[in-house]
Amino acid sequence: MRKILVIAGSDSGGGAGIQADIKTITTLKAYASTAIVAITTQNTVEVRSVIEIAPSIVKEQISMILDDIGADTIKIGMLGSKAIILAVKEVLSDVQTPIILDPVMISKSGARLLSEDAIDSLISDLIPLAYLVTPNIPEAEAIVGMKINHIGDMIIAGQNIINMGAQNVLIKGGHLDTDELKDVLITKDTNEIDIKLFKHKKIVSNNTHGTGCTLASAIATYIAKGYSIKRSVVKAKKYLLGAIRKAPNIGKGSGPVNHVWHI
Ligand code: PXL
Repeated sequence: MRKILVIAGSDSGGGAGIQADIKTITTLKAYASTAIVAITTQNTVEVRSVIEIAPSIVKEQISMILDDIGADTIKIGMLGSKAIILAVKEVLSDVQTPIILDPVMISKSGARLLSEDAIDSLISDLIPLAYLVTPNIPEAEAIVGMKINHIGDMIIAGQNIINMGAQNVLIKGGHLDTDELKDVLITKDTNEIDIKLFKHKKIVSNNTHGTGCTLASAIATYIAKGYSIKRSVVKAKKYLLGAIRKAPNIGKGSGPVNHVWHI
């Protein structure tokens, strides 16, 4: 059984964060271990409180897992603060396992999940360790410091993130106001840069809480199973789109997706 280590925050509502990660990885038939960086009190409507775990305990969770269970891929979601980013960097800097970094910044309900002063550290300390970075448009804008209005901007931003040291970048286009959703995958093999677009009709839905976490965890699972990065993105998108379409309509706010729609 392939193993994925998830480093992320807990969403008490169960739709995003560690809960989405464990559900995704488990239903895709792999083994999830976790290093929890924060506990959020939230439901589908709002995030009320965020309490961070001590950086030394975040580090220890990771090293306990890697020293015994091991991991085929590592998926990183919410990090919260610069202190946690530095702790994660310290324990992962010599690890060869592919790292899928979802640069979570703001929840669907608008709460900050990464402090503003931590963005520079995310760029200089973690992006260079990443096999794949998966920002949405607002996250890519914050990382690169440019406004993204169309597909051309997404490609420029993605190349910028490669220049920061990431091996591959998937910029998710769901925030652009278009009927057709376009995601851009930029891959770098030795020095060859390749750009691939994934296009489909946008699903209009109220149930998109945790979609970023779910997609990144599905990609991390497929990469752990040995699929190429492109095949992993195609398969993960198929899983996520089904999960959005079959959403259970839970809660009064932005509802969760259905992680078990395929079984
Ligand atoms: O979807 C981003 C995200 C990640 N991690 C946690 C979250 C959320 C969104 O609410 O709560 C813990």
